[in-house]
Formats: sequence, C-alpha cells, structure tokens
Amino acid sequence: MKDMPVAQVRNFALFGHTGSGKTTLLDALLFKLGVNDRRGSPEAGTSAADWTEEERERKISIWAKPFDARYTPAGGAPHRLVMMDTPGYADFVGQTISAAAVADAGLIVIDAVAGIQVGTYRAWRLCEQRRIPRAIVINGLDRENADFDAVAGAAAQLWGARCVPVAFPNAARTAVADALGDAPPADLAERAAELKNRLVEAAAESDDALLEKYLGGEPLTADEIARGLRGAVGSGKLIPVFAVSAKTDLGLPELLNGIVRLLPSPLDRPALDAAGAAVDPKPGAPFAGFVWRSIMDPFVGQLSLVRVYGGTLKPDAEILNATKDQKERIGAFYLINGKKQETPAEVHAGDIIAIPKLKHTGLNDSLCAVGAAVRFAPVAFPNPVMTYAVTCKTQGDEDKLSVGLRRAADEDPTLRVERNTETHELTLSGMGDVQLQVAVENMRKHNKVEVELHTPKVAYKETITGRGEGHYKHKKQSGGRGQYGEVYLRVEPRAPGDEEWFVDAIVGGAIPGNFVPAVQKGVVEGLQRGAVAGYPVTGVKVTVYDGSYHEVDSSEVAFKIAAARALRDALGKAKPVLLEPIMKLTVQIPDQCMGDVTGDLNHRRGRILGMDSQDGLQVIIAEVPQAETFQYSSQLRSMTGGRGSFDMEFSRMETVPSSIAQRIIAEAQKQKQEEEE
Ligand SMILES: Nc1nc2c(ncn2[C@@H]2O[C@H](COP(=O)(O)OP(=O)(O)OP(=O)(O)O)[C@@H](O)[C@H]2O)c(=O)[nH]1
Ligand SMILES: [Mg+2]
Repeated sequence: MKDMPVAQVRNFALFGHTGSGKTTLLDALLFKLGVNDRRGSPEAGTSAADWTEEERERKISIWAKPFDARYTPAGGAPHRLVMMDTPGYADFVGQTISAAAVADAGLIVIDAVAGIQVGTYRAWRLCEQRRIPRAIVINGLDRENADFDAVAGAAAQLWGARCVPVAFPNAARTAVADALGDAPPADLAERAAELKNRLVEAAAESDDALLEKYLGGEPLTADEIARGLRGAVGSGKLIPVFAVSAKTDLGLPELLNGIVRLLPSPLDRPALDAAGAAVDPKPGAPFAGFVWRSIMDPFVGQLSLVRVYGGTLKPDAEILNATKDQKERIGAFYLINGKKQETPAEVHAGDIIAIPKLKHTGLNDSLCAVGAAVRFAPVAFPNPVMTYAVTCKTQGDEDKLSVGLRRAADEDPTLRVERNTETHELTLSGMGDVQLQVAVENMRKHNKVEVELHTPKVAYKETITGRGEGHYKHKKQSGGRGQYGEVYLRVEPRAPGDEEWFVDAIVGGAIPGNFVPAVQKGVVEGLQRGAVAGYPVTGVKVTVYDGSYHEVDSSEVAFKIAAARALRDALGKAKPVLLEPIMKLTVQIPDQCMGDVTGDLNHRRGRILGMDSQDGLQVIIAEVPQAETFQYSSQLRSMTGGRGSFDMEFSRMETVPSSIAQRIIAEAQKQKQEEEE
C-alpha cells in the first residue's frame, strides 16, 4: 500500500483445529485495531470474518478470507497486517491449502484446554510441507481448565525445543508477560529473563557472525537480536509460542508485538516462480501476483483474489496473465475486509486484493507486468474422496443445475463435477459430506435449483473368459417386402494391446460387402447392451465368418438385428463375467487405529498392498472395489476420531466375485423390468 514500506508488512494466515478460536481471534484483532467498530463473534453470528450465511448457520469457517489492518507498536513504526482466516474443518482443506500457498507465515492456533488436536497436526504438516515460518498461539486462557504450560510442553515434545514461549501467563492467568518486552510483571520477571536468554541464543545461532560475537561473550545489540530472531523464525529454527484469550483480549498486545517483531516481511521471503527463481518483491520491480481464490459474488460477479509478490499495481492498468498468455485490462481493485471494501491507490508485495471481472483469468493463474512474464507453480489440491450422483428435483431445471455446479466447482478447487460417460450420471465429488451439503445449499440459494444427492452407480463392465460361437437368422415375412439376414460369428477374449476387435472373415460373399458395416453396427450395439447385466462389454474380439442373404428381402436393418442377436448368443456361451472398478487407496492413520482400519478395509473387500510410516502416521496402501468406497470418508473419520485421511485413484477393472455378481445381475434385471413396465 502507498506510504507503507514493504519491510513493514506482515502477511500471515491463521491455521488450526476447528473451534480453536482462529476466527474469534481475528474478530478481536479487527476490533482492537479499529477496522471494525463492533466486536464480531462467530458464536453470536456477528463475526466480520465468518460472515457468509453458510458460516453463520454452521458456526464454522468455510472459506479462506483475507483481512487487513494497521498496527503501530508503542514507540515503533506503523505496520500493515495482511491476515488470512482459514477453516479448520477437514472438508474445507482446499481453502486452507489455498491460503497456505500465499501466506508468508502461519499462526498455528491451539486451544489451551483441548491441546494439540487432529486439525493442529494437519495445519502443522501443511506449514512444514510448504516451509512456512510459523508461531504457535495458545488460545482460550480464560477457559476454566486452560493449561498453557501443558500445551506448550506438548508442542515442544512433538516439534522440538525450537518451540519457545515468548509470551506466557501468570499462574492465575490474569496477566501475560512478554519475554522480549520491556518490563514484565515482577512475579514473572525471572521466567521472562530465562526465556529471553533462550531467545537470544536462538537469535545468535541464526547467523554465523552473530554466533561468533555471542560466543565471544560480547552482548548483542537490540538490532542484532531483532534481526537474528527474525532470521531464526524465517528459517524455522525458532517457533515462538504466544498465550492469548481471544475472548478477553488477554495477551493480544504481546501477540501483536510478536507478529511485528518476529514474523518475516515479504522482503525477507521472496516468492519463487515455477522454475525456482526468486521474484523481486520491491515496489520498483515489475508487478507479479498469483490468483489463489476465485469467488462468484452475487452482486459483483467474478472476483479474483490476488496475492501480490512484487512490483506496484495501480488501477486502470494493463497486465499479462502469464499462465494463459492473455492480456487483461484491470479497472478497479479492492482490499476486502470481510464484507467491507476499500479502494487503494496502489498495492505492493504482501497485499491481497480482489480484482473483479477478469476475462481470461481463473484460479492458479499468474498475473504480471506486460513484458515481464512470471509463472508461479499452480497449487495442487487433493483428489476428492467422496462422490454423489446429482439430479434436480424439478424437471426442466437441468440448465440451472449445470450452471450451479460449474460455479460451485469454480469457487472450490476440491469440488469436481463430472458426467460419467458409462453410467450417464452427473456426479459431484468432494472432500466430505458437509462440503457437499454446503454446495447444494448454495445452489438452492444462488441458482434457485433444488439439488438431490444419491449414491452413484458403479460403472460395471462385462467381459468374457472363454470363446463362444453365435448364430442368428432374422427372417420376417409380413405382407409385402420381407426382412432377411443371417449371421454366424465367434467371440474370444482380446489380448491386451490387440487393437483389432472386429474381424471380417466372410468367404464367398455369404454376406455381401455392402451389408458388413450394418453387421458391425449390430455388433457394436450388442456390445453396449451386454450379456450378463446389461453393462458394456470390453476386451472382446468378434469374428464374423458366415451368413446368408436374400436378393430382395435383405436389408441393413435385418443384418444389424441378426448380428446383435448372434453376438448375444455367442457372449452367453463364452463364460461372461462382470467387471468392477478397483480403486487404489492411500490411507494415513495414527498407529493406534491400525487394527480397526485394516479390519474395515477387509470388510470392504479390500486388499492391503503395503504399509509404511510417514510423518508419525501409518500409511496403508490398499485396493478396494469402488462400490465400497462411496461412504469411506465418513467411516474413516469416525474410526480415527478425524485423524485419518486418504487419497484415492482409479486402478483397474477386475472380475466381480460371483456371489456379489449375482446380486448385481438380479438388481439389473429388476431395473430393466421396471423400465419396461
Ligand atoms: N472462552 C473462550 N472461548 C473462545 C475463545 N476463542 C474462541 N472461543 C469460542 O470457541 C468457539 C469456536 O471459535 P471459532 O473462532 O469459531 O473457532 P475457529 O478456530 O475459527 O473454528 P473453524 O472456523 O471451524 O476452524 C466459539 O464459540 C468461540 O466463542 C477464547 O479465547 N475463550
Ligand atoms: Mg473459523
């Protein structure tokens, strides 16, 4: 922003378990820093951060959102805080990943009563993977059984002695001391001094020159300590720990001072482009930014949320979308604070802005100055783990449905909409039930369409395991011209890699050449219709070797019918079987859930291929029939108390065991009967 040096900007995101108080803390900060004149609260539905209807109803954050404020520490320079709130709820992990992709630092919020929880681990791993410098904020000091030392101790045990308290409470939790501050309360002075020593040591260790001086017994200057501390936090060697109550504001001044003092500025941590080159963060450099969210605002229309990484952007500019290689004309852009908008004169590295109505731009696109193309690596999102078939309640609403689905998937990169070409169903996939319910509600509200979710059909297929001969003579004499066509054919399993599926081995013109395409058409239709339960047949080679025709009565239609029936005859004799899609699952769980999870996988006809451990979690690799995976996400969560997660991809088609095949065949026949009635 104008008049604000980039060195005085702090860009960070709040991460943590659902309910740890991230949004409450943000509301407290926005009020305290004068952004809002009323103190919002997610609990009361008045939060400035959780302001969307779906968030207010559920009392959880669903979307990642940027906010900004100014803060001037006592006797210091003004700073600009660019803060992002993220959802802790697992279904919305895509939003958390988006924010992590553009945050310079993370505050891991932990509840002082509940301690380290599933969502805390998830947040930590995310920061670790992306090497995000971070601090820990232990929140809820006012709660009855709050225990700062226990939680800080658990963090140090898990993540090492680099987790050092900077702000800590007194025994009664009525005051908080800042180990780096000027005058801690007398009763806390001793501990503050001891912590300060540890912090100064960490500062010295961040830099060879400082370390030499420190070890030589020379005291470090205040500036050196400050620089060393920022370096240590930036490299992840120091994780400062803070103590707050978002409810009573206890510890907020100490936290704010810590943010300004310890977290990196955009100059400290220049972004890397896709090729690994550092992007110049200075205002004088060419503009570079990245679209980390795309929003469909009911009033404004499409909005791209852009994190600025370098240069200066002013309204009414022409820029380049380097990902699409298209120029874009920008009119105005905004800083958004929840519902509030502000129009800045210019923005710089660290800022997050909303640009309306870009023509060619979407999520994951890189924007830059014309003539200075920068491409950032796109953010990768996990594959959806839950799929439903979607239909609209009211016939005729199909267009609204497809518009609504497209919009939902555009806004949330972990939602996927597909038309299954095999089952012809429209499917919506995502990370969990709550996320899909929210998408459905939003379609009702914004697109005025009532959407229903169903368990999707499995795209079964059929194939044969032996050879079979088939014959059919189609002959009809009804008054005038008759119908006549006769086909003999043979089916056999087609070897993998063999492209030839139809062989014309007719000799002596038993079927005249001009009818062979009709025979082929009949075979194709027959293969689509299947022989066991009406599913398409794959992996078959069909050889037509004989037949007969009639000078007058033979026609294309007659040969098509004869070929389809002969095929059905042959398939029936060739030991047909049903095939089902098999998915490969990579399941991550805590140790103690191993027995339950493997037992459940067996129950789902799963086959365990291997086990491994990673980041303190067990990893199971298994193959499971798709039919058994639709509800797996909820089941896994309940078995592991939310700590389990999994990834899933299609592996191959495999024969359905006969007992289960019988059930599927019976269902298919029942459905066919119903359709015929
Ligand atoms: N007593 C007390 N309650 C708090 C404090 N911070 C948050 N809460 C309450 O905890 C509940 C959850 O707070 P949120 O701020 O919505 O939690 P969150 O981390 O944003 O949760 P998600 O958005 O689901 O990730 C609310 O009812 C808050 O009022 C605190 O410091 N003290
Ligand atoms: Mg929240």
